[in-house]
Amino acid sequence: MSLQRGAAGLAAVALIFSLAAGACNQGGGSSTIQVDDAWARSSPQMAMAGAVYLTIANTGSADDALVAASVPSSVAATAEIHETVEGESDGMMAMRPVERMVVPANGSVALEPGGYHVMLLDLAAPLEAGTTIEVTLSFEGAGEMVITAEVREAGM
Ligand SMILES: [Cu+2]
Repeated sequence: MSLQRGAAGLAAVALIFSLAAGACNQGGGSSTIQVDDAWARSSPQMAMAGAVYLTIANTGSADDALVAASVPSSVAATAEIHETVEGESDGMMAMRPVERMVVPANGSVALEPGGYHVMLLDLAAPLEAGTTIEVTLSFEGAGEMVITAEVREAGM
């Protein structure tokens, strides 16, 4: 499985990064990336797609980048990192996939409505408020991290 090899590669990179940074944290997982307030909007019955929002903080001294996201197939077939942009010609809001979202050293990036988000494509079932979704985030430096997003009622 190429995914497995990819994960191993990321883990190796993460190891190099933490050695280079002189990290002394034990017990696995990255100490430099923190994810907060992960949530998804509940989806109407007919919706084929959903979005997950969260805030990523990088407490390390080196830039990192979110390079992939995935969810169990029981949630959606595909997850992509998207950016919402205003079309230059028509002013309409559109989304485009992002291959690499930088999380600056000692900084943070918010994935929020109208901006970056983790797009869930081909939902297996509607996202129901009160449930949770496990999202695996892959970082260039910090490797993989599984976070839990809470599904909240659509609307304000
Ligand atoms: Cu999107």
